[in-house]
Amino acid sequence: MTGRVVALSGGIGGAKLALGLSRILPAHELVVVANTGDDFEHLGLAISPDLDTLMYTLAGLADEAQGWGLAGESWGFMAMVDRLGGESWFRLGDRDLAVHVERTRRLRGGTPLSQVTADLCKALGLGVTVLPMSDDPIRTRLETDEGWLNFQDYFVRRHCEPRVIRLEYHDAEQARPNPAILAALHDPALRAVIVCPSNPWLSIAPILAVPGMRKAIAACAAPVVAVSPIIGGRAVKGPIAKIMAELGLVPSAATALAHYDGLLDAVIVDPVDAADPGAYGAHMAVTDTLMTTLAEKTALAARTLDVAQSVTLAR
Ligand code: FO1
Repeated sequence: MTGRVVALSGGIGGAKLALGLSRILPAHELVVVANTGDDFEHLGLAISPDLDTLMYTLAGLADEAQGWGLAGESWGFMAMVDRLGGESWFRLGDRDLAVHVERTRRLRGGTPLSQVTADLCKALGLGVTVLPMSDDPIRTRLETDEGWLNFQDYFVRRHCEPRVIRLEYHDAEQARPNPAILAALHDPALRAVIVCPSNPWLSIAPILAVPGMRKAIAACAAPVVAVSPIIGGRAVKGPIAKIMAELGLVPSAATALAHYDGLLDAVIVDPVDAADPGAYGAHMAVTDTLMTTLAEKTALAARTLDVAQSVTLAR
């Protein structure tokens, strides 16, 4: 089968599957849509963590053990900021810093985030298209038992410790979707929409909150296939299980995927979550979803495309 695949992704977990997809699809057939709800301004710089993680991962430059930033990074800048008594809770490596400086310079010159991202991706040698969900700022904020917190304050500064009461995707209502994403979704030759195993509340919901995005996905010609971000009630990484419990939800693959609320044609869950196929309200496929090695990332990506194809053929 040919036709483009659109993958919706946050940072770490999503980037792993995106890397797997990039290993089996020709570069022009993969479009990765990145969450920008985590973006913020820090030390006067425009930081786009999920765009960075996707760019670095797909370019083979990522610090995979850490899950963010560049491999082989040095930390001279941060050490000096710390020594001067500056804000060192959010760590910018020396080479990573260059990306934020360059992104900020171009944004301030009036270039939209999508174009800046395309330029940075090209400079890093990426063939795959990485698209921010919108050129307009949307900011994920969390109401917690310590009050409202911006995403990175909650995630990095406060180590996800505050209890979450609710989330908002600030300014989403007035944001415009990235037109290149809508064009890809409207393409009659679209092969699949893959919802990567990213956090449904923190990473995928901001993408779906962009006006027109959810509707375009629901109306697209291709099957929508999600990979569960939860294995046996636990997150591979990140605070998803903790947040779900705080929101009064049982942390399970079924509850996490139910957050997509009828958008999915198929779900891919780990064998430990395969007990009750009826629980998913969509076709259920079962396979190992833990991605540690590149072979596991590629195998899960291949399985995801197979599931999409089988849904298409069954239509
Ligand atoms: N995550 C951390 O846990 N600590 C950091 O100091 C940190 C710095 C950082 C710098 C640039 C960047 O692109 C990402 C960075 N991240 C850091 C990752 C990021 O905060 C989160 O992993 C994502 O926002 C969640 O997807």
